[in-house]
Amino acid sequence: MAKPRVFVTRRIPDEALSILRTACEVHTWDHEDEPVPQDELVRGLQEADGALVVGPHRIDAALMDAAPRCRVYANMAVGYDNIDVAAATARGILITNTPGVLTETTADLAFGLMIAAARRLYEGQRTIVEGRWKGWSPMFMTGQDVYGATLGIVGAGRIGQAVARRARGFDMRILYHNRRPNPAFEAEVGASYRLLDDLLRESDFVVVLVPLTPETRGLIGARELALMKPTAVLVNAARGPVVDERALYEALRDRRIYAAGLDVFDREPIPADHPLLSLPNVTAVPHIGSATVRTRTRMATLAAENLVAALTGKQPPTPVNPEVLRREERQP
Ligand code: 8YV
Repeated sequence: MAKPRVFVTRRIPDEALSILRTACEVHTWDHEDEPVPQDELVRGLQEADGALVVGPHRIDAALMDAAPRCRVYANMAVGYDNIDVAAATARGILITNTPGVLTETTADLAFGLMIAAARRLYEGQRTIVEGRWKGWSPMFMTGQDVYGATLGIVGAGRIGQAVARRARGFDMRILYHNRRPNPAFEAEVGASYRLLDDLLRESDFVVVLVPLTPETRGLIGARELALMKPTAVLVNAARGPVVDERALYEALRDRRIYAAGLDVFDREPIPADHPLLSLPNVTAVPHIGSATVRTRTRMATLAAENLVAALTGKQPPTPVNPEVLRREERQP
């Protein structure tokens, strides 16, 4: 029997390609820095039984309909806001993602952004590099303390909980906001549940880690930013559109909040002349939450394992819409 054919939309680590090749005929868009052009993407998917996908393309209903042979999309990311899952489910198309393997790496970056923004690390480096360091003085480059401060986690899922565990080592008071309280998490790290407005009022650090959904789009806007302390730091390691970028810019410019650490943006790549990047109290990095060699390799291999399992009739480890599989099982 012919092997199933898969299309891989970006260059991925060899370990993951090897897994795919055990059971599939593999076709890849093999350019490190350049995303596959839309017409090549459509062609690749049309000839494939399944695909391993990585942003920036949106996998929407029109694309699925243009490539009816492709029955599985394995997303190399934990977030799947780039895919219309409802449209996939309606068409019996399986979506998988990569939860778990990137939790600690992304939590490291979120915590790093807290420290970098509060202690002005990027501003400090620029001060040195631009020859503006004139010597020590008592209040020179003073920032905000992380140790012992109050941390507010908006979205205490896997990554949010991992940030909380790090915060314990910094003797932080931990608040969180989720759709529902999580007693097991509260018991584990001594966290307290808050309504969003109360969390924003009380926290010295607000770390946003919710998935992007219609409900969370614009969750942190001008009203919410106005509730934060003028000494507070906002970190967004989730998705850009969860925070209203214009409102954030104005709050930072007017020093109504202290600083921000940002890994994600409305538009990625964010244009270099974007107003946010002109502010000294913004620490910005280019969506690198999961970007370590080990973690990106683990993400690619998990995506490959999902794809191979789905195409060879086995249970994929991390499906997003498992109801599609159950439906298939029921069919004679
Ligand atoms: C990915 C991420 O690298 O997993 C996610 O949801 O945000 C990152 O880890 C990125 O989404 C790839 O496009």
